[in-house]
Amino acid sequence: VPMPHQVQMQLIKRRLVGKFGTDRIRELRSILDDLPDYKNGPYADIRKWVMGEIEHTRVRSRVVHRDSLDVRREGVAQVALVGPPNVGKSSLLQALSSIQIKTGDYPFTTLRPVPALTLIRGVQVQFVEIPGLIAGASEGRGGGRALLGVLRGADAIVYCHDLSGPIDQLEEVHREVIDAGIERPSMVAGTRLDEAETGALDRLRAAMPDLPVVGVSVLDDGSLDEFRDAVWRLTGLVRVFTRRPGSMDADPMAMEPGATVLEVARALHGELGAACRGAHVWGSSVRFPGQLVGRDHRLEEDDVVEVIT
Ligand SMILES: Nc1nc2c(ncn2[C@@H]2O[C@H](COP(=O)(O)OP(=O)(O)O)[C@@H](O)[C@H]2O)c(=O)[nH]1
Ligand SMILES: [Mg+2]
Repeated sequence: VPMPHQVQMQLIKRRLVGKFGTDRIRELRSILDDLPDYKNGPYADIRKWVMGEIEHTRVRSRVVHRDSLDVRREGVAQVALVGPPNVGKSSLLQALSSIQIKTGDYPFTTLRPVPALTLIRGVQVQFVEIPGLIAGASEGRGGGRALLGVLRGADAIVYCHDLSGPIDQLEEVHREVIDAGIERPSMVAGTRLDEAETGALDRLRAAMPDLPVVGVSVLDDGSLDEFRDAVWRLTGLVRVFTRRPGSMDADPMAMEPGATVLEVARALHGELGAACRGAHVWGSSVRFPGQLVGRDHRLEEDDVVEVIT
């Protein structure tokens, strides 16, 4: 007697986690071989679904280079969320952004990188959820190499760990990324903080002594704010505000550290860059509010800048 079709479907999806391109097609064929050959009923539907998936994967393999799952960059920085399945990556993505992402109790909810645009300090930062990296990814197993490719393209990495779960899974993912030679500014998010035992966060800090560790719960806005701050520090970017002379409204923008007045003017508008003679600046980079500075003056976090022409 075959197992209930819902269970069968879950097992099938589980077998497909992290499998892309020819890997996925091979697995789908072997799934097809394992299925009972009913002509109708739910099992016939599953068979049809698997065959449709084979066709779909074939088409996609032709379109997408198998080793790249390109995520279109948006915002001032791209931050990858990586970690074992079910640690709350999708939930975090959802809590940080306005878009709706499907989450579930199943580890196979996300099979492909999922990008989401969020606002941190008023500037757009893109998060990308990387589906669970599996052991052996750096050797290209299970389509993992393509996922590592996405990590390689990111500006920073957030390792996600469920504070109630075993730490060795996190260590395995971390090792996988290091073995792939990927070095990015990194931190660890201890997730589901609301459910965690006391001491769980300290144990995580002890296990990952080289990385900043932040506890976060999607149910706690304060912890989400701290998470955003930590991610901002990770990007290494500097926020400055620009304002038209005489206006009250200042717009935030992100710059590389050490950015000058001229670079800010150029980033605002090419012509403004050409016409820029200096700026009035409020903030920590100047000695008094509204100080007149030259084009080469270096700005600091949260400075307000009025470019003069
Ligand atoms: N209590 C609590 N549950 C969470 C939190 N974040 C995620 N979860 C639950 O953890 C499970 C897995 O979350 P999901 O975001 O799908 O994990 P992913 O596989 O890493 O993307 C879901 O049942 C979520 O509701 C949290 O901060 N607090
Ligand atoms: Mg997910």
